[in-house]
Amino acid sequence: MTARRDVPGIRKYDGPAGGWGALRATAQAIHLQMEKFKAPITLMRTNQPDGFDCPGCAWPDKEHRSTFQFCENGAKAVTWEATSKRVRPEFLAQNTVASLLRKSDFELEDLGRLTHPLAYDRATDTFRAVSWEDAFARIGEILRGLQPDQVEFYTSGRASNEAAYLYQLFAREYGTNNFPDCSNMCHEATSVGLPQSIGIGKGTVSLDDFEKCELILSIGHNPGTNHPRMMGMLHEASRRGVPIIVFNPLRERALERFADPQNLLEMATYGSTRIASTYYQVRAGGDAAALKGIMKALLALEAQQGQVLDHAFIAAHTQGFDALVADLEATGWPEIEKASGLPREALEPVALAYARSNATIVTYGMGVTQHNRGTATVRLIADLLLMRGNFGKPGAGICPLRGHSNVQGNRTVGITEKPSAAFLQQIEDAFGFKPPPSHGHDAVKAMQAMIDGTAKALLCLGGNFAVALPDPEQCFAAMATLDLSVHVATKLNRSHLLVGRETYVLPCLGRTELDMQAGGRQSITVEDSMSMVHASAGKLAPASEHLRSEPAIVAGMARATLPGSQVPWMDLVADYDRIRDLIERTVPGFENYNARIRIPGGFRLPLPPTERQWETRSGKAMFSAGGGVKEDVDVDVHAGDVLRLVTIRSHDQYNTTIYALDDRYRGVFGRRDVLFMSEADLAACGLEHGDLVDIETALPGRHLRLPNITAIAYDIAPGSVAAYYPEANVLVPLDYIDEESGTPSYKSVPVRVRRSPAA
Ligand SMILES: Nc1nc2c(c(=O)[nH]1)N[C@H]1C(S)=C(S)[C@@H](COP(=O)(O)OP(=O)(O)OC[C@H]3O[C@@H](n4cnc5c(=O)[nH]c(N)nc54)[C@H](O)[C@@H]3O)O[C@H]1N2
Ligand SMILES: Nc1nc2c(c(=O)[nH]1)N[C@H]1C(S)=C(S)[C@@H](COP(=O)(O)OP(=O)(O)OC[C@H]3O[C@@H](n4cnc5c(=O)[nH]c(N)nc54)[C@H](O)[C@@H]3O)O[C@H]1N2
Ligand SMILES: [Mo]
Repeated sequence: MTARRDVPGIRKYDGPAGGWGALRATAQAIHLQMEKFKAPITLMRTNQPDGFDCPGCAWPDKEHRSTFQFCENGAKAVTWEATSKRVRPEFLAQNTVASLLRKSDFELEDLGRLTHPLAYDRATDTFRAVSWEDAFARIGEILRGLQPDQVEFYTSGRASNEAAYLYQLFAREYGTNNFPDCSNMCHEATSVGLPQSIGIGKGTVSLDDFEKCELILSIGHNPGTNHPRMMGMLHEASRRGVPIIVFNPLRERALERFADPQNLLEMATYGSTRIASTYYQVRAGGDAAALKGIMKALLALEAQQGQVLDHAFIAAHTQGFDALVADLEATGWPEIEKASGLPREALEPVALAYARSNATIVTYGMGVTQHNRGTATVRLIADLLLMRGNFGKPGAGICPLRGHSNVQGNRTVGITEKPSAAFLQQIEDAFGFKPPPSHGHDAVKAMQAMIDGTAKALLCLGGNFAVALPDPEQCFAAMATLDLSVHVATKLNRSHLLVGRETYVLPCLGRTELDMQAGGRQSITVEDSMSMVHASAGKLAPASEHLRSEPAIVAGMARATLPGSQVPWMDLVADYDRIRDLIERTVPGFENYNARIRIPGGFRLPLPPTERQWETRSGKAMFSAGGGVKEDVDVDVHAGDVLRLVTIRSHDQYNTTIYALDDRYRGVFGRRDVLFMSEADLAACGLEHGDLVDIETALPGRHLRLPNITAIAYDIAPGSVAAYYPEANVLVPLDYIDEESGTPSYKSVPVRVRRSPAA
């Protein structure tokens, strides 16, 4: 290779993930956001038995009482919320919305915490403080003038069970099932695929299983950044000699080498532990093919030596196996190799390792779900596990890595556009009103309804709806056409500034803050990725005396909108135990809810597959069959100059929240305007490391472009390229989705890359 030119901000990162670099980064986050004396106390209270649940990710905590669980990105999430910076009305009076829109996403949130309820004033193009009662009254008045199905109720997965439950109750009594949520952009393929396969749309493993497993397959997720507390588990497993086989187009440092900041020896010696035993740089969108290859090789092993498949399990617990076998036989190795980018000789050893393991866990994330056929691929993962009976035995199961810290809980307590008839009946029995039976809008459909003008109002319980969705050109414009937008939020973001005819921003307490109501200090509850429900209670003084809790804000809007409501909104807010009593009455699995959350660590919701009970229509676990090997629309990558773009998170961001501009483990510093490309693709496009390029979406009839991006050489599967979310959302068409789940295909966009004319 010829010597590479220097590109500003691009340096090789040679260290392991974690280690001293992570400690330094934590200190930096604290220094930038918090007063020094507050920080150690705040961080010590994260994920402690009587402290608050980390707002970072949904990975569970060991017994919920271990000593301070160090996590760099958890620390960033906490300091970002517990910052001493504030956005006050005086500041907003001097800065028009037009001027605020010129700030970056990073600058907007870095202004600090919101302090007052705000209403948009069109005459001055500014946000002005309003009283809570005036805000509620006006919101109620506008909503009463609309048809319920003209209103979209968005939820981002940070809301507590209590807030989410009240929110769905409000919307259903008002009369709609329009519940777009962040899960529609995230693990919807899991929520739709797994119920078909195993009868429930949730993961089946517990932390205990990780201590007993004999093999881990990690597909399409980046835990060093997005689930850092999982690294301790992988680190332990690796030290126990458990093979960890990774499928990821990009080389992610944390999946290669990790130094555990909790491990004194590794820290003292600058040592680290190898994580992946084998790293397969599968093509983006090549996982279905790789999974079929592994299953095909497994069938071949069975034919050779027998005793590979769990025949007893397959016979007693499943249906559809013969069709799966027929499909695998009909799928040829050449198509598997072409679609996955992996040779047969590489996939056969995975089958061998799998055949030898008595307890296997498959972990997966957005690399699987955000494709045109994400649901089908999730089902293939279940198929692979079913072949050797890897459900309902210690050390085995499926582990979707959820996103937001309570995204799973939100779904459990009713945030869904497709509620079951049984749940609606429970609501009717408990509250005496008839909730609407027809299905509502998911995230993409909600935005499409806003674009075509049928939706007139948007309420957002957290999140950054317009920025998280694809195609900002369409989505941003649609926000401005609304009669009403309401955002319950901790910090200012772009969605708030895309004002409609009337817009309200209602500031809420964060997880870290003390929540005092008429009935005293309140705790909320959340459900982690492993179905553990536990309490969380903030302790810090609220960022402003004007903040209200999310349940209180939801109740305030509900009361103002539904004057005849029989729901005792204010009583519920006075004491959240009363909300939990209602959840217990209307949602299965919450028996003795209030008693059980008072036990440290909480309780686990029922997971029938762990008992080998299958709540599918047939009563059996179902193999899926057919579907071919292609996860994405058939654009022949490499024929011509089309590449497959995946959009990813940097190490210094939480979804649309940008903490800072570095992506340390990938060697990117102080910038985000880069396109990761393999050396082979750079050469094939006639480009060099550091060239300025324009990216264009290569789908017929689309004119989506992202100009002036710096192409950089990276160890990524040829044919696949990567850029940061949300900047690259301009390249993703809004209707480019997995038809089964409605999830946008954020990780499968066919693109052309050309040298910028500007260069
Ligand atoms: N610090 C931090 N924590 C977070 C978040 C955050 O933004 N910051 N976000 C939270 C949320 S909402 C979520 S959903 C999760 C997201 O957690 P992840 O699922 O880890 O999300 P991503 O960063 O989008 O990237 C996933 C990985 O998939 C790989 N990948 C891309 N395409 C493919 C493919 O086709 N096949 C395979 N095998 N791999 C592929 C990418 O290279 C990347 O390593 O994290 C949660 N936790
Ligand atoms: N291209 C591309 N797009 C993607 C993805 C991708 O991988 N690629 N990933 C998708 C995924 S997995 C997800 S989950 C979505 C995320 O979509 P969202 O959940 O909508 O987005 P966030 O960026 O997590 O929301 C951040 C905002 O939440 C508010 N907030 C923070 N804490 C609280 C709180 O405690 N209460 C309230 N009420 N508000 C709070 C703050 O105002 C902050 O600005 O994005 C999706 N978009
Ligand atoms: Mo997510």
